[in-house]
Amino acid sequence: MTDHRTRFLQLALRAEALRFGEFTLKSGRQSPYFFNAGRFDSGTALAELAACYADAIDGHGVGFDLLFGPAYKGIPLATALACEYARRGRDLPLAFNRKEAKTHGEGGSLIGAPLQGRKVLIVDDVITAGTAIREALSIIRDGGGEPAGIVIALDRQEAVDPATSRRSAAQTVAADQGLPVIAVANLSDLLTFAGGNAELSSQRERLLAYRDAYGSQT
Ligand code: OMP
Repeated sequence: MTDHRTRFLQLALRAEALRFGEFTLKSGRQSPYFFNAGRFDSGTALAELAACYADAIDGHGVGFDLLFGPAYKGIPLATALACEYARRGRDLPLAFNRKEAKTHGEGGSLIGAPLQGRKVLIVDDVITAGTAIREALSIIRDGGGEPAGIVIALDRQEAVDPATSRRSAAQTVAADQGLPVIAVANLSDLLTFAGGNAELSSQRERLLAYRDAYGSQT
């Protein structure tokens, strides 16, 4: 596993952003694990996380010239990533949205750098069925930006409807939109990581059973 994947999984466990138990997902599925990016709740944790994102993005080589963080969880992630790129010598424009459009002051639902004419990289936390990512793509297109790709911390590698197709939601978004979906780590990485970690090895069977029920083929 590449270094940023291991660093990210170690950080997620330390921050308790990655937890094991019984969780109900947005899709209604009962999952033996949950990723809560809200637990990266200190400057150090966010800075370490942003370095993992930047390594994954740079390893991919996607071209973009603006970072967009969808409300709410994408906002600190994109902001931390913009700071990480500045630290690496690249000053990138940053934008995000608010969920409720503002009717006074500057108005609207977009905040930060204008999207018009920009190649936009969406920075979000996790992909399960791809609903949140599709919403972000619409916001960017409505704002005059051109989506360039999506980066997430964790790809859960789940099929939207396992009975009909075992293609993951990330693969479906990538194919439908013609855009790269870059994950810092995915469920396969978590399984590999769990195999070599004494504390997590007891979780591996439950993760494998969940993947058998809902996982994509990759
Ligand atoms: P999709 O819109 O189905 O891709 O799911 C993404 C959203 O699911 C996230 O923005 C969260 O609201 C939520 N989620 C997590 O935050 N962590 C998980 O591990 C799983 C989910 C989820 O509900 O699927």
